[in-house]
Amino acid sequence: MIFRIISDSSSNLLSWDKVDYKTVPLKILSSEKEYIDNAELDVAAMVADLKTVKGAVKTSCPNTGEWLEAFEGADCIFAVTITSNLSGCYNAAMLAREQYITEHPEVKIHVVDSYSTGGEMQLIIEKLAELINEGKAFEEIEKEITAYKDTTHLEFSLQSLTNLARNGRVSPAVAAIAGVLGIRVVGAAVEGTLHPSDKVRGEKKAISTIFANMKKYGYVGGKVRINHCLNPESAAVLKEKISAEFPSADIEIVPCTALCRFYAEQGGMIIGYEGANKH
Ligand code: X90
Repeated sequence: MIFRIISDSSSNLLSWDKVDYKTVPLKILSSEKEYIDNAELDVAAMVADLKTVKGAVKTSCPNTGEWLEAFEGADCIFAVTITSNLSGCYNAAMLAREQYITEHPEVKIHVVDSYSTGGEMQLIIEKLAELINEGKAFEEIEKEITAYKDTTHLEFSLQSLTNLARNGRVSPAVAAIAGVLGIRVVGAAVEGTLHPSDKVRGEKKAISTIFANMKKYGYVGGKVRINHCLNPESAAVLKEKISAEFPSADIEIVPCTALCRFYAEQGGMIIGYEGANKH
């Protein structure tokens, strides 16, 4: 019985050796080039290119064909996607699932809509791996992951929301908040969309606001996965702050790959953490 976890590349976890694991890439498209969010991509070169390119830069999610290919060869599959409220990724995975189980009725596929992205997806993936490695049955894992997902959260800090606004993922009014130099928009993923909660000046204040918000949503020392866009300094400061209060917390810092790098922009941070039950 081969159990497999598949995630789209917005988890920023492109490969992993703890279980049978695959990713399907999102893409960034300029008038000149298509960038595939996989391990071969030079993200810094993409960012440099996009500074000079003319015209709109768009993104696209993996299509059903890419999901179907990733399903090949496994018996029990868990697919984890970026929020269905901001991307077609979940829908494509569900269509692929339907087609695949029609052709392979013995295969089981569960698609998890993370209602989130980045580090929160990583937490869901890690939990799935844990349950698989414990030898749990597919249906039991389905139940447990659905419950776990209610306890994971996402906080973000963004210096610019330009690419999000240009691609219709936040309203121009929300993006305008971040228009001033030195201002960071801090917020959370709420029902699968960006929910700005604070407008703060400077990195230090952004970090303390993120930590305060985490505690507000029930953080008491669980796992934290910090994604950053070329901002390892702030990620490290946040990690230290959390560790000072919760010395045994399991905290990992992971750089953003292409999709999150494009939308969270320079300096952005996306933090997945375990907190209180959302319901
Ligand atoms: O299908 C596509 O083309 C992909 C569209 C993705 C749009 C949203 C990406 C967000 C990236 C921004 C900060 C975290 C916000 C989390 C809210 C759920 C990261």
